[in-house]
Order: sequence, then structure tokens, then C-alpha cells
Amino acid sequence: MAVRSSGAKSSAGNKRSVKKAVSLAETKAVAAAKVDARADKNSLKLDVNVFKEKIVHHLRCTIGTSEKKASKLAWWQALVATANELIFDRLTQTQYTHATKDTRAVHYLSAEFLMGRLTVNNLVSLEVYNTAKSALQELGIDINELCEEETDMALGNGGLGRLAACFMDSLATLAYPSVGYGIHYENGLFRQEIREGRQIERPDSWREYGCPWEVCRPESVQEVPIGGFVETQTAPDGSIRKVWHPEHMIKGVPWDIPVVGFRGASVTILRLWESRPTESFNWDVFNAGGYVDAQNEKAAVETISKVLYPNDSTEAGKMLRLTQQYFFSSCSLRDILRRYNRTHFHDYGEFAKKIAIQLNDTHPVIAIPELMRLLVDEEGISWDAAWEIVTEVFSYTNHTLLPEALEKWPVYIFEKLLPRHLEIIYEINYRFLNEVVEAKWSGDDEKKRKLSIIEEGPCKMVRMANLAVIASRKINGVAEIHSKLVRENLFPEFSTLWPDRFCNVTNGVTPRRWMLACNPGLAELYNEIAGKDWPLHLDSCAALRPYADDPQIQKRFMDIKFKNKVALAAEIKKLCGVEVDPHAMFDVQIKRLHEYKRQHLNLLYILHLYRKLLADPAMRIVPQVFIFGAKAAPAYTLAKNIIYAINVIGDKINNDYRIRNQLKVVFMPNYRVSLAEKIIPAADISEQISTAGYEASGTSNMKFSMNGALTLGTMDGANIEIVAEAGVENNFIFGMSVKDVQELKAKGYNPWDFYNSNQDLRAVVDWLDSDFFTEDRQALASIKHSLLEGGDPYMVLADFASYCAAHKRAEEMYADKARWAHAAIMNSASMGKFSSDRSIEDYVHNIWKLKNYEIKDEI
Ligand code: 26V
Repeated sequence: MAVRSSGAKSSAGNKRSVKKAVSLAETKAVAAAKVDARADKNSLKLDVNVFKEKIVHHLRCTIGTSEKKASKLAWWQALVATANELIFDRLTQTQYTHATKDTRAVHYLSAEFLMGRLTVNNLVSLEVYNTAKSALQELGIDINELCEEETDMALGNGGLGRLAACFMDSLATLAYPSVGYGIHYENGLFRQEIREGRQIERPDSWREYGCPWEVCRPESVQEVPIGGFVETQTAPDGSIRKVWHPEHMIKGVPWDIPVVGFRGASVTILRLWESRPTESFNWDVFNAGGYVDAQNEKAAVETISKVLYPNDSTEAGKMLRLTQQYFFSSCSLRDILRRYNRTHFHDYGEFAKKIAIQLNDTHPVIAIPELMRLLVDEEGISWDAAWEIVTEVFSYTNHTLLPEALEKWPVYIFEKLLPRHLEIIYEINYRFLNEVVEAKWSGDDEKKRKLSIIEEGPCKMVRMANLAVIASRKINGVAEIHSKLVRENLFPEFSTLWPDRFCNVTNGVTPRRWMLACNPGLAELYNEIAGKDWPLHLDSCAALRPYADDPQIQKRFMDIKFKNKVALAAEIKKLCGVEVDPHAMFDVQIKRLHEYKRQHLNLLYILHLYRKLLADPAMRIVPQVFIFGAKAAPAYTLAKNIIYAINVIGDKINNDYRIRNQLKVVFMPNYRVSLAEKIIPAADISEQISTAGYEASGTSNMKFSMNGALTLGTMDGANIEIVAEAGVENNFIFGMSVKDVQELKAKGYNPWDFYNSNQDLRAVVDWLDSDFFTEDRQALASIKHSLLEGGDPYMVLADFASYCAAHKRAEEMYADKARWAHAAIMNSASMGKFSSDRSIEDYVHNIWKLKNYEIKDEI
């Protein structure tokens, strides 16, 4: 021991003296190397020839092929490798700055990150897009074709996951110390195929041939216990200790995806955990001759991160879903603790000063009892001290009021998977009910029943949202109206208890992806009018507003739109085989298929128009193309029937010569981020038609407006704030307000009243129950059935008349080109508020309390 120790010392001593001796030469060499590296970087950024050489170098030396035989995929991989040279350098600089300054950071825990494609965005953010384009052009390659090689990273269902991706972009751009934590799903959201009008789900294997953006980090692997039982040990002094004997250990392997801030401001990491069996775990079974059993167990562990669950409320897979949530939450917390302890050596006095954790919906809420467990059971901290830390660190964002989406887990699943966590949840609940609720509403058992984390009943359940509220410092909704409903309808008692905990952060979207990268024509116009910094200061786009009536600017703006429509028409032809006229009004509804989003209301209007055209063959209307994109959860039968209805009705209309191409209906298959990037810049009308009170915010509504579409929508979610900025006169608002909906519900809504009193409505609803569109009338009749016998839960019929009137106003305005251009410009130029940079600044100032740091080229 002594020998080893002194040896170690002397070798360290030697190193120091050697270092001193060469320090001057070394310093010079390092400085020279740094200059070289910077020159190299700059030339890579600016010099087309250097970029070209790099791509060819990577094609040969990284990918192992040559210019002559390389596939498009290989060229794309070489392009990514070239970009990665710049990205990793910036990443190292960022991490160096944050480590040396021991910065406070936010950790964004989300089961979903819908990143889409990264190539164009990263090149644009690094300011090398044009260099890369020219370099590739000289090599005889079209950059657009290469970018089409990239499979979307579809690790999310919809709005919530895409919001997380926009937030990562803004965190990196604003250079706030941050990490995104999630799950490295082997299969993202299913790929949708349409066969004979019906949705078919196919697996999405986004990294079948590897993803060149991600880096595996074996040095940061974590191990997570699961299952088993808890033993209560009593020490000689009478104190009690809980010891968990887990049944299995799961290995969490981190994959890092760098997120590049605009102009390389900083590079933030998205760390996604993949589940693997631990080295040790299958040996016992294996040695006992159970080779096959061991393989089965291995497969079971690997299943944890295999697939993203689509949003359907089926019972199947509940166990696995909770395991996923626990797995990634625990890996992330252990990673956070490991990094903290590198400089704080298990002294938790500073923990809450350095760490903020945002829970993106209830999916990662299991992190609350897990942090309690890590601090109390594994780090030996008292319950009270641990609770103080936990309640300082966590905040929770609510993204939906839909009761079926509010997560509850059966207690028996907890007993099986997470027995110690269940004990901790019981303890949190006991203290909350007996200290907090009792103090406020003494003896009121009804209040206790309602606020309890545990729902009593034949199957006891753990209410994750209640746990989140009880442990969080701040709870936010995602648009003004939604946050109000969270306070008043979802958590009224909690907000009486803790009024200061509740706040609003209106969602936003990144203008880098949703304007600059996807709409270069519009970006150029803003460069000229607002200066090149508009993607960082979206408010500055307001500089276009004074030109809203200028004929030249109107023409320029609408020419950009037209060009985008021509491109989309070509895509529609390619994907749907339908010819559409780019002069027609493009009316778009793209979002997950759900009854509350009311794609069937849109369909009823289409039927109404079609019927009028058939009744009067001489009638001339504004030519219109209705464009849909939507995935339905695989077990959601009615949603799938609505997709089928859109397709068969579209097919009939598109091929009906009598209506002279005045109406077209297309359903674009496999809606995803990269398709949205093509559709949104080409839209004239943005359909945002949810029943008021149900769409928490919406985010595509913002993307459409930024790109000059007019909203046809209800006073719901962020629509309210969008029209407040862009002018209600420049959009088409219709339907019941949240208050109207509440009142009608209270009065007793009867869809038959509307059906019986509106001839037009009745005709189109009945049309669904006929063999006019398809022999399989059952599928379409199921929609009618849900609207009548089913009680029309989302009040489609109640809003039909008002919806038709809004469409009429839109058609009239479209015929007046100057008026339309005015409205389109006013929308696009008024969206400053809806940059995700603003959302992040709101989180930073009201919740996270972070500082950002300039990232210099220091190492
Ligand atoms: C979840 C589920 C699960 C079970 C069955 C049905 C169902 C339906 C919807 C959901 C959605 C969960 C959360 C979500 O994605 N919310 C969306 O979050 C966006 C970002 O804040 C927001 O813009 C959307 O309005 C909101 O729907």
C-alpha cells in the first residue's frame, strides 16, 4: 500500500516538474494549435473549397467510400460528419464554460422529443448552409436531395414532444445551461401508410442504419433497480431503515444529441437513455443452463426503450409504460447527482441552488419519489431536508385537461415494480393530508378524498398530477386560457392552498426552424425589412406591418406564398396522385386526429360545399383545396374512421367532373415534422377548430400565422392570444367560447336540437349514413352515430352554422387580393410573442431563475 502510494506521488511529482520545464514551449504550441484550429473552423465556415475537401475527406475516411460509388445516404453522412466537426468543437467550449463556472442549470425531463430532421437546421444555425450548398453543387449534388435522405427523429406524439424540441433550440440559442433528458426509443411514432383509404401502422426504425448526429457515452452509463421487496431494519438505537431488495438491475446507456443554438451561441445536449441488460444479471440463469431464459430476460429489458407509446388510453402496456417513465427519470436523476457530486462531494446544501428540474407533463413525475429515495435511502439525508430540496427543485407543466389523458397508475403495479416508491408516495400523501389539508380544511374528509394522491375505489390508483402539484414549486399551463382552467377547473383546491405556485407560460415555436429554414423566400424578405437578426428578435418582424397595404410588398409577400404553394402542389401530386391548382385557396388542418380537434367538423363543411355545387352546377365558388394530415392512435377506432371518411369523400370529390375542379380534398399520408415544414409555408387558411376549452394551446397555429396563413378557429388555447396580436379582423373566429360551452353543458346539450333545426346540417350528417361515398357505410355511419346517439361530446353540431359562416367570410376575403394580402402580412409580422425564445425567457424569469453565459473559444 505504502509503496503504491509513494509511487503514485512521485509520478505525479515528476509530471508536474516535466510540465514546468516544457511549459513555455507547450504554451506556445497550444496557442499555435488553437490559432490553427480557429483558422480551420473559419475557413470551413467560409470557404467553399475547404468545405468541399472536408466532405470528400469524410466520404472517404469516415464513411469508407468514394465519390464515384457513394450513395446519396453516404454523401449525407459525409455532410453530417463535416458539420459535426464544428458542432463538437462548440459543444466542448460550452461544457468547459459551464463546468468552470459551476453554473445553475435546468434539466428538462420529457418522455418525448419530436426533433424531426436536423441537417438543414444545424447547417443554418452554424451559418454554413450556403457554403455547404455551393460545395455540394460543385460536386454535382443537390443539397435538398441529400437532406431528404434523413429520417425524421419522431420520438414524440405531437404537440408536447415538438414543444420540447423547440425549447431545446431556444435553450441552446439563448445559451442557458441546460440538458434535455428523454428515452432513446428504438422505434418512434409509427409510420402511417394509407391503404384503400385506411390507416395502417408500420414500425418507424429511424436509426436502422445508424444516426450520425448521436454519440454514445459509455462513461456515463447508469444502473437502475426495479421490482423486488422492501425490508424494514431497526437499528440498535431504535431508528428505522428501509432497505429495498430489487429483483433486477437495468442498464441505462446514454446517447447524446447535440442541439446547436442559432449562430452557434451554445450547444446543448439532449441525452436519451437506452435500456440494456446489466453485465451481471443473466449469468445465474445462464450458468444454470438457462441460455434461452437468459436471452428472454435480456429481450425483456431491451423492450423498455423499444417503442414510443402512441396516445391511446388502452389498458395494454400500462406496466411497461410506467417502467419506461421510471427508467428514464431515474437514469436522469442519477446523472444529475453524479455531475453535482463531481464538485460538491455529496454536500447537498447547494443542490437546489444549482439544479432546476422541469417535468414535461406527468410522464416524468415518478422522479419526485425517486429523488426522495435517492436522497433519504442512498445519501442518508433526513426526510425533512430531502423534502425541502425536492420541493425547491421540481416544477411541473400541464399540457392537457382531457380526463383520459391525466395519468393514474394502479397501486398493484406500483407494488410490483416500485415498492419503495409506493411507500414514499404514501408518506408524502400522509404528511400532506394531515398537515396541510387538515390545517386548511379541518375535518373535511371530502377535501382529503379529492386531494389525496391515492384514489380510493375497487382498484386503488396513484394520481400522478396530484403528486406533481404537491411537490412542485411552480405549476404552469401553456396558454393564458388553459392556465386559468388549470387553476379554476382542474386544481381549484390546490390553487386555493397555494395560489402563488400556479402560473402561465404561453407556448412558442422556434422561428429558426419554422420560418428561416422552412421558408427561405419569406426569410429573405424579413432580412431586408427587419435586418438579419429577426430570428433572434422575432418582435422586429413588426417592421413589416407598416407595409401591409403597400402593393409592391403585398405582391412580393404573395409571390413567396405562391411559390411555396407550387412546391406543395408538386408534393401532393407525388404523395397523393392528385392534381391541385396553386391558385386555389389552400385550407389546411394538420394535427393528431382526435374528436376534440374536430376534423369531422371540417369534413361536414366540405360535404356542405360539395352538396351546394352538385345542387347548382352553374355555381362558381372560390376554388379550394382542403389539405389534411393526421395520425390516429392505433386503438382509436372513431379517429381511424374519420381518416377513412376523409379519404373516400376526397376520392369521390376529386374525381367528380361536375364540380369543375373547384373543390379538392387531399389527405397527405404519414404526417410528421418534415412534412409540416413543406405544408405550413404554403397554407392560406389554418384550421384551429377545437371545442373551446379543450386545446391547451396549439403550436401549429403559431407556425401558420408566422408564415402568413389566416386562422379559421375557435377562441381556444393560444388562438386567443394569436388574434389579439394579429387582429381579429385579419382572422376568422367562430363558434362557442369556453363560457358558452360551459353554459350549454350545464343546460344540457342535445345535438338533435341542432340536427333537427338546420336543413343543411341534417343533409350532410345523413349523407354519412348512405352508400354514396363507399360501400362500407358502417365506417362513415359511425361518425353520424357519435354526433347523435353518441351525444356529440365535442359539440360539433352546435358550432356548424357558425363554422360555415366563417368559411364564407374567408372565401369572400380571398376574392379580394389586397385585403387578403394585408391580413396575411399582419399575421406574419405580429408573431413576435410566439417565439419559443420568449417562452424560455418566461420560464427562466418566473420558474428556473437561470443566468446565461457567453460561450467563448477558450480551449
Ligand atoms: C394524451 C392522451 C392520452 C390518452 C388518450 C387520449 C390523449 C389525448 C391527448 C393527449 C395529449 C397529451 C399532452 C399533449 O400533447 N398536449 C398538447 O401539448 C401541446 C404543447 O403544450 C399543446 O400545444 C396542445 O394544445 C396539447 O394538446
